[in-house]
Amino acid sequence: MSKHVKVAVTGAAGQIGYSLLFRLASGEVFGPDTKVSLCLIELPQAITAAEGTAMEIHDCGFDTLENIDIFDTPAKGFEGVNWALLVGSKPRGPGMERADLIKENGPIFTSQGRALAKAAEDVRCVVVGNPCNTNALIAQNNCSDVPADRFSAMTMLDENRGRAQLAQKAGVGVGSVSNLAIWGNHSATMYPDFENATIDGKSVTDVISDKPWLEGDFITTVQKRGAAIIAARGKSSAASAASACIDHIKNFSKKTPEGQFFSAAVPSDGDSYGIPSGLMFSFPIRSNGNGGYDIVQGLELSDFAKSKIEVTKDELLSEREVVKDLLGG
Ligand code: NAX
Repeated sequence: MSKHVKVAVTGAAGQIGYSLLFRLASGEVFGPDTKVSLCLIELPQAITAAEGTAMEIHDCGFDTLENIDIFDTPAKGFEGVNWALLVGSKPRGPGMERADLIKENGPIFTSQGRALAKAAEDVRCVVVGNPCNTNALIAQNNCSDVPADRFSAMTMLDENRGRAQLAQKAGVGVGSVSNLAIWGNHSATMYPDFENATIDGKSVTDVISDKPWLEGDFITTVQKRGAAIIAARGKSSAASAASACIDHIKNFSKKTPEGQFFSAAVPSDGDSYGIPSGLMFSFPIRSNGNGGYDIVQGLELSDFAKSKIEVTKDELLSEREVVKDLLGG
């Protein structure tokens, strides 16, 4: 055991935390030779529940687990961390509009962004708590000590959901489906780009001839999957969200195989696909395996795709307008 990684998770006592923490500790993500220290961050009223989760993680007997610390403030919880997973946020209450939720959650991410100044030099911050793109934008704008490209928001669950739908429709295993870019916001406006995706190396549109389904039900199923799961399960997606977060960390940690890409929301460089600079926008991404990444350039976008991307871009611009007072740094 020579390596060591320190990972902070906010909202550690929540549903996603309960599925995520065990996998982080197990060696699955950082490898069998890396010791993992976990920093569980929760609200004061959920500290006891976080302690219960920590007891269970210890009881798994993972060789790779070094220690678990529990904090009720990010100022201490982010000290020296290599990964900060910002999962905790307030759920949307009855009758609450999306803009109200954005305003309610914004202040959480200003203080967490500032606290990241205490993190390790190589820290990477992943925002899962919704509305995750705009929360990531707030955290990034409140942390001048960490380069902007270390912040991302998770759209991997949307990619995985879309790949599963395409695989089922084509009658193949999900591993056959590659390069499904999610564009834009993790919300009902996201655009799952089937036109650039492949099934066993062939264009999706060559394998699935049902264009009305691709342009209709496929897109809306992916966009509304979260609501469908709440309707069926009575609770929001948790294990699949945690699994996507694991995929997200792995994707950014290893070199992306030649010819492939994955989806994540990152700060727009202003030169890609007409998306304004700084907007936390989901793009197709390739990681270099050394902490850096590129937005994949040169994908062809049809007029249909461009019109969908315009809608999600406009939504993110209006969300940015709602939180503009929180972006001062
Ligand atoms: P839970 O309500 O089960 O857990 C949230 C936890 O966060 C609670 O334990 C709460 O005490 C804690 N918390 C709240 N404010 C906090 C703060 N300021 N500091 C530390 N902890 C805090 O929600 P869960 O199902 O775990 O979902 C967590 C977030 O993920 C939600 O915002 C949810 O909307 C979002 N999701 C994002 C997804 C994505 O793809 N980006 C998909 C799944 C999920 O919907």
